[in-house]
Amino acid sequence: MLRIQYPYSTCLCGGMKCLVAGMLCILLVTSPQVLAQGTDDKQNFYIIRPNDTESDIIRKAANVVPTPRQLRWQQLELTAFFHIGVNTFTNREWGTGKEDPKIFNPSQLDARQWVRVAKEAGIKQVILTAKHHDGFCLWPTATTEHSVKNSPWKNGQGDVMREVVEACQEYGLGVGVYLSPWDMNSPVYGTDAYNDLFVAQLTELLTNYGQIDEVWFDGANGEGPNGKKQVYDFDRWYRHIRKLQPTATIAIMGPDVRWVGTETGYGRETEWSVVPADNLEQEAVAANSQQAVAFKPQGDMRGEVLGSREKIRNAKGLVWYPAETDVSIRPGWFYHPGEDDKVKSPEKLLDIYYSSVGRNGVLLLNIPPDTRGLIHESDVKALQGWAKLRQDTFARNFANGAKVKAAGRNKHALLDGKYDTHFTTKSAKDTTAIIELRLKGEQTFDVLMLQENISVGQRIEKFTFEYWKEGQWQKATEGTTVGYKRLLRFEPVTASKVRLRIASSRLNPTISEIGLYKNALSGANYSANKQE
Ligand code: FUL
Repeated sequence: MLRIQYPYSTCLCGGMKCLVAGMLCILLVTSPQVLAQGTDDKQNFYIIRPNDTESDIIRKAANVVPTPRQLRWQQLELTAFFHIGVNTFTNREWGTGKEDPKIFNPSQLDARQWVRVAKEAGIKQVILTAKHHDGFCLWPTATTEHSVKNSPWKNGQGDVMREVVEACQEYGLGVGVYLSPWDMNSPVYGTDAYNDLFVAQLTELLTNYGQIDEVWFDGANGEGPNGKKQVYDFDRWYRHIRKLQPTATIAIMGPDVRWVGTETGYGRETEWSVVPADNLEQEAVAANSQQAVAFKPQGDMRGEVLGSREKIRNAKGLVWYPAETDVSIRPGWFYHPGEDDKVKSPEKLLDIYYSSVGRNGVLLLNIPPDTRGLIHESDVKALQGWAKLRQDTFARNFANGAKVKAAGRNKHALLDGKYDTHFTTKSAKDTTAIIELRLKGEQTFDVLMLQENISVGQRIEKFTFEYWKEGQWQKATEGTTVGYKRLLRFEPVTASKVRLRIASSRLNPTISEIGLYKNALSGANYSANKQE
């Protein structure tokens, strides 16, 4: 693998140009010529050059990999939002910015309960709405009077951010912050001073609370109190976050994580984490960090399929930009008493799990605390039921102990329970594979789980899963992309021999883990791969 250590002399071009713009070195050593010589250089992005052939482009796509922060984030699988603020007390979804801070008065706020409930549901990281569009801050900021310090809660001495961070530290969860760029309260919104104020708010949140793992920006850009709209200085904010919390992922309006495109909880059947980016030009990249993109990739991020061969053929650049699927456990993002009986059922949440985590995404499930400052009993019950359904389904892998027959390397990795070891074909040219499993006797199952080792890239484009019955192979299910995790449901199958046929891959395919499970919900309406 050819990797340059900027600014050291392994750089092929050397000289002042590299010292000034280190990124250019990386661009040069990963030119198509180098790739054509068989170098498998892994990068977080690739520029597509005018003379790149179609196979150069495919090979580049197969070698785009997540940054360590993106890989960590993907492996969380389940994350949560806590939407709480003045809207919780006005029973609204969006505030006005004119709320009196005195209305924020939860009677029993207990962030430990929120985090415990999340943890018991299998959630690995939570994000607090430190500031929503109304501008009310849940921490005692020095940047505005519109905050908890002017509320009666804990006599103005409280700090919701601190309580959430401490609970996460106690329970071992990651913690993130939602800071709304849109601020209906700030008098300077709509002027340059607002970008400074926003940086000051980020500084408080990212320096006073220890490690922060995610910063979540939405794109809402409405009017402030003086009727003006703000031009957000996102690039400055990204640089600031990278400096203060270099391991934090910046999501949605950010360089690390992309919005899946709906708020239903349902991702795409074909979900590429490698997508075209139109703004990956040399100058833009050179002006940013050296190895990872530090600006928001631009392009069609809402289409039906984003990273297919057809889509990447005319791309200017390719970048690792994975999908986050956000959805609320209730119809609204904030708590409303009228929605206590509209909390999503465990069965619905399971369907969402299959359709988000099981489609190469990370689920961001919103669980809004109520006016007491507690996760409501209805939500707790739904989350417990959901966790139990997942435990019952995934407790036993019917592929365990199977004898594996496959032409390739590292067959034992398929069932070793370790994500970072993988099976692969003998050479980069082998882009198809057949993996046969002789199970420990006859088994009945109706869920297939596949994982690619994305730390070497996302490559699989088409696969079929078959079982041996009455002297021939029969199809149980099929799919396109795999990515970090693919879950597919099908009609229950009883068999002692199965096989995975990888029909198409961008380079030698990898499989880290394979699983066969029996859905705890069989017989219910959720046994198919449904869209909402
Ligand atoms: C959106 C906001 O407008 C909603 O209120 C909510 O916070 C959602 C997660 O992001 O853009």
